[in-house]
Amino acid sequence: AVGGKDREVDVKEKRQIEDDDEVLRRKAEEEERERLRKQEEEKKRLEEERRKKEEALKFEPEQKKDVPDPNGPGESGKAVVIDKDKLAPDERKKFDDGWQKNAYNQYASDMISLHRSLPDVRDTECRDLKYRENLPDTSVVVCFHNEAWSVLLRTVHSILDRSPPHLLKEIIMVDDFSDMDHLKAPLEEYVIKLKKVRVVRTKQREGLIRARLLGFSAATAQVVTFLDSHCECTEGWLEPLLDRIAENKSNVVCPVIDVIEDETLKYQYGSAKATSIGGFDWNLQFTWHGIPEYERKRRGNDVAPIRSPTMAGGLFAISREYFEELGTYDPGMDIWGGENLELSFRVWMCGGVLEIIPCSHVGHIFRKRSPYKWRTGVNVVKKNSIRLAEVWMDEYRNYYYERFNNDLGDYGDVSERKALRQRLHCKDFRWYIKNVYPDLFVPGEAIASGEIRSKAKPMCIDSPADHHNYHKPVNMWPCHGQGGNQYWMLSKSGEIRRDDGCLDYSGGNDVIIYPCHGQKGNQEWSYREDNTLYHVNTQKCAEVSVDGKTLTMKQCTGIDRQLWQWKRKSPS
Ligand code: LR7
Ligand code: MN
Repeated sequence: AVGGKDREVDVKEKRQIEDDDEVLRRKAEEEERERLRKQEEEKKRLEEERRKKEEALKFEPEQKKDVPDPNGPGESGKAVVIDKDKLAPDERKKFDDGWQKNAYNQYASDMISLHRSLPDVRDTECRDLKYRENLPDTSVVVCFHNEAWSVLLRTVHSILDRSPPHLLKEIIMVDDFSDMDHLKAPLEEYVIKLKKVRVVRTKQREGLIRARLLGFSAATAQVVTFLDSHCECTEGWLEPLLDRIAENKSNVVCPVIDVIEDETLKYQYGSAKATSIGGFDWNLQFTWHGIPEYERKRRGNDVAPIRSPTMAGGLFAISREYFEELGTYDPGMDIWGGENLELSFRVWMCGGVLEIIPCSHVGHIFRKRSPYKWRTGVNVVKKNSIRLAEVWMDEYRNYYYERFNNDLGDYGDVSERKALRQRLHCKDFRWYIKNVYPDLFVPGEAIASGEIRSKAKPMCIDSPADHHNYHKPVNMWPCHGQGGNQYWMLSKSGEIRRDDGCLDYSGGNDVIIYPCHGQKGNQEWSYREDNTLYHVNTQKCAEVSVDGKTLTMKQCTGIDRQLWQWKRKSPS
């Protein structure tokens, strides 16, 4: 019986095993069917994709007919060098007028093909990157107020020539009430031949912020890409941007912005490994910075997207849906300025991510002055900046307001923007600084601030610490008690600074102003118990000359010309 029972168990077990086998087999079959179905689907999708691409290509305008001479002026992004003194008088006049109207060398630009070639500026690692097959498409919005024909149309053609047709749905050119004749009927007639390009016009001068809003309202693609009207897109610029947005629609992405020289239209570029990220100073001006160490570590690889606290403003792509959700732009901002920081703060504080994409490069003509008229009688940049400070910066706005003694003037109504911040449940500005921009110097954290007065003379350390004065020696000047060029702050890490300028000493006699780099080195100072200003790296002390007029660095002796008094010192 024992044996019989065993057999019975055996049979049961066997049946069980057979049942299990059956289940497994069926499952395997099912899986195989599913796999084939998916394969088939993928094949269909790729086929459809390919068909769409071909279709799009078929209908591209014959824009590439005008194939430029490979040795023509400016080809491969080369410089066009013109000796203006050798130009005939009428040509010379054109040359001068071009500069005057545009603040770049229009004469040189006019010599260059609208389809000029550019070098492949991408780092080699970029070529191995794969992007999604089914990327979202984009509308490119280009706003302009008076732009030279060749520069504007080269912007447009560089977009058409270097974007995969199926990803570029349309280009929306927004004319912000230009008065140059070529931007009227001639532009209309020209773009009508470029199937994807449309011109919309503002009814009065609105400024770039409301002009972009008009362009945005006309856009229909999944992603909106904004570009300035004097740009050139390089090969492969678009895919990496769209890919990041496909990854997550709250990624807001900027290309690396290369420099197109204003004099020669030379396309300048370097490795994206050395690219800069965006910041700001307490004057609410946009600033560039190196990639911080913590961000290098986080990314792990040199061509991965770089998180940036702010964007320059002109060149970026954003999901159309997300831009809408996020409250587009503040329509109360005029002409120019502020909107870039406003959007940057908003993206980060309200749950998005702002990135620079190293494998996407777009060139931009950087100008030394603004060629067009601004609103008279109003400081629009200040007004725009106050609007953003009021809404987004909490108590930190006071560091900005101190710059003009809290004289805010009329900045309009920001209640709707404040309501937007409420509605989106955004984080506060302290969170932003701590988590997104920890390298920002916060004046309230200064160990000492105000004038630095010599104890031996009635003289103070004096320098305009702005970028026009970088590399210039710092001098002594009679103390005036007005702050201004005598206002300094000693940071926790030992910098003596104002905004982005730091006292910097690298040997010799002079102390100079240099952009703060946060690496200590030549910028590390210590205000010691004995009231000397000690330079850590060289172990020298700041000393005022016998005549009181110059600041020099000397061996520390503790004589009274080496003793200093800061206006304010925080209790340590
Ligand atoms: O009233 C105006 N209406 C316009 O349509 C004034 C300007 N514009 C257009 C103009 O034709 C141009 O295409 O707006 C664009 C930007 O104006 P620019 O090129 O005269 O100024 P900019 O290059 O110094 O502008 C930078 O900062 C601006 C702040 O409001 C905007 O964010 C710009 O887009 C931004 N440009 C860039 O980010 C490119 C990189 C430069 C840097 C840093
Ligand atoms: Mn610009």
